Amino acid sequence: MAARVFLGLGSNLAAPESQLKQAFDALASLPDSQVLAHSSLYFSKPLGPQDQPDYVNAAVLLSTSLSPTALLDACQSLEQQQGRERLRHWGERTLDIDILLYDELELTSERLILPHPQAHLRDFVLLPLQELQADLVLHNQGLTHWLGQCPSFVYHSRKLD
Ligand code: A4P
Ligand code: MG
Repeated sequence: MAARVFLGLGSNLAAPESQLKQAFDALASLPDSQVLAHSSLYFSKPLGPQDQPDYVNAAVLLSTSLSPTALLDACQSLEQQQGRERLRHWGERTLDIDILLYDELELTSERLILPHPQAHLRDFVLLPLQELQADLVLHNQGLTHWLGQCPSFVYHSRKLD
């Protein structure tokens, strides 16, 4: 039985919009997986160090038979393929793919925490998620609840052609 997975994508280097479009295509080519939907692009001020470019964020709804760890491996290898370098915490990157939710799974391992522990604190994650599934619940609360509590990073959004 395939899992319903929400992924959070972010980029702020090397033509971020193209990085996200390329990532949508790459995700669609993952084995045993299907992209069911992707959100608009959300333009946001950086969380963390301010001496880095603004971000473009998006979310993807994936149906996959990959295990959580196999999916993390696949996402990290897509990050590598798109030139990801790990320079500093919360710093600039060509592509970041976080697994936000994997079905209803709750998991804490050395490599993976599900649901993603910061997702409900970031409007650049919540707004794209809301577009994909407005009645989604995170940590027992709806998205509108969390959006009312978090600072504003997003200043613009645009549908892809
Ligand atoms: N990891 C644990 N759980 C997960 C999960 N659910 N999904 C581990 C993905 N990875 C998970 O991540 C570090 C480690 O987290 C991984 O090796 C994995 O085993 P990373 O991508 O290598 O490093 P990182 O992304 O720099 O660390 P971190 O803390 O995940 O950064 P964030 O939280 O992703 O923040 N501002 C705006 N506006 N938009 C952004 O997208 N992103 C960041 C990065 C900072 N500021 C931003 C944005
Ligand atoms: Mg990450």
